Amino acid sequence: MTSDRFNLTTLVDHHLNTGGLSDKAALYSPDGPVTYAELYRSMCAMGRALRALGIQREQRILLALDDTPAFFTAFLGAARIGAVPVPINNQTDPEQVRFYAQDSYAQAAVIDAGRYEELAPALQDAGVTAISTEPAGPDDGILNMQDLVRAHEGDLAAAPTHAEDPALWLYSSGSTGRPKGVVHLQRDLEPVCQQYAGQVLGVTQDDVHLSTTKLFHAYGLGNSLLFPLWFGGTSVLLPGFPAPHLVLETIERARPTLLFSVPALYNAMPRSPGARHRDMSSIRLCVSAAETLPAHVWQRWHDLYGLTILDGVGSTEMLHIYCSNTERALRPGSSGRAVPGYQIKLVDPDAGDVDGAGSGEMFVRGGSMLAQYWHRADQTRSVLQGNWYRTGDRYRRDEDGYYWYEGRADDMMKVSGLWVAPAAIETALQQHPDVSEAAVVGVDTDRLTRIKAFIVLRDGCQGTDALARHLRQWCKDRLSGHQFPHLVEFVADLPKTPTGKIQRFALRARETV
Ligand code: 3SK
Repeated sequence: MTSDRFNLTTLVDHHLNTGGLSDKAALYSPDGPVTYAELYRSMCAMGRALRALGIQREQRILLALDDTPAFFTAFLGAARIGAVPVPINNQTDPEQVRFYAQDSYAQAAVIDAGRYEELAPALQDAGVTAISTEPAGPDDGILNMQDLVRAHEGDLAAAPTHAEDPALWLYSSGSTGRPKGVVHLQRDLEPVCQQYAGQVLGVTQDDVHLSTTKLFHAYGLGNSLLFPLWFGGTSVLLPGFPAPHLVLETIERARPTLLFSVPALYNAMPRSPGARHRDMSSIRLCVSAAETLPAHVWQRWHDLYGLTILDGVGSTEMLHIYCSNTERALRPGSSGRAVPGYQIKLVDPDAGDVDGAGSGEMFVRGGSMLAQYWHRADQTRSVLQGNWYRTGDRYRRDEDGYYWYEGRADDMMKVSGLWVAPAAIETALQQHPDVSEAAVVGVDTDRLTRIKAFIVLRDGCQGTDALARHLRQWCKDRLSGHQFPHLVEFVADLPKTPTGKIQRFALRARETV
């Protein structure tokens, strides 16, 4: 970035004025394509409408929106005037929405029409202007984006925001505690687009992006909005729940070149009916994040479709992926190596910085690091140490510099004086033919830490005592002596974040009730 001014919406102007992309589809949605020229017009109109409603620079606008063109209009319209879009999960309940509104001091919120009735009262109580995406009926008096955009057509120059002005906030639920507003600046966008998307994925204007993770999440926002917008590509939007068969159908219909998903779906898609015969020939590369992709899931996907998945590690705080496998440097089961432009170090709680191969907590630095957690000065200070971000994840670095996930630093268990990482036991359990998913936590029984495995079985398998005993032995046969679950509970599902990260803290909390 050469100038001290940057407004992310000028990417759209660039594609129209310099790139000649007016008629190119910026988006494909079930309602049809949206061209770059149409995107420009709706973005400007929404910016003008927000100004007419009195919204000013730096003021926050909540977006409770599914993956639809309305998300792009609202996000870019807000950013156009230097306001700050704050995407939140569109399934959020009214109480939680009230929290977001009060915490962020949002002036306005744009809400999917289907959720307006439920959410608008909580927002209006908090003094927020609630805007629905569409009218519910003729002359219903509901402020809605469709009418606003129609009434405010016209060009609008981008607010000349500083590169260090806030560009967007994302609420991070993290693995514990109340969500924290993660503040990202305009300048944070370039490193994730140029260094990760550009250098690791080789993204170009010809790419068509499909992400199963939604736009309200940092992973989905990069995949479906920031990267295609940066390079002038096309984003395929998949509203609603990304059921495995729906994702496969969308791939056949929309022919993406890049598929961004999560381990649970890479595991489930090949098992959905007819998966073997799906046409995946448009895809040049797949990406996985949010949880470590087990090597056997990588292998099955590769065997079935001949496609490579690049597993990587990212976070809301770093805006996107900062450690990744690449096509040329790939070890299935690992999280790869630092993305160009990012540095990673491992810190051992007792011995300090780890040199060469070894294990420790991962710290990362790079240009996309959060500016702060809003209203959480102490937590900001605790994660931002100098110019390093403390991830809270424990990794092992091998001799060749690849990182292997060992668990959250605070998920580590000390059993009989030895540290045990949940990831090793979970990986062993997941390789058992009867096991669909597994999560391992330490629980205190009689003041001793015991290892407990929560296991979701594959359809048709029975959770018997004999199977529990067999699974304990299965781990003993594959891992070192102390790495096996003392206790096994078969469960119907595991508590997860919206991207599919297992919430081990919720499993631990269940044990202490
Ligand atoms: O949830 C994650 O791990 C993640 C991955 C990529 C980008 C952003 C995030 C939050």
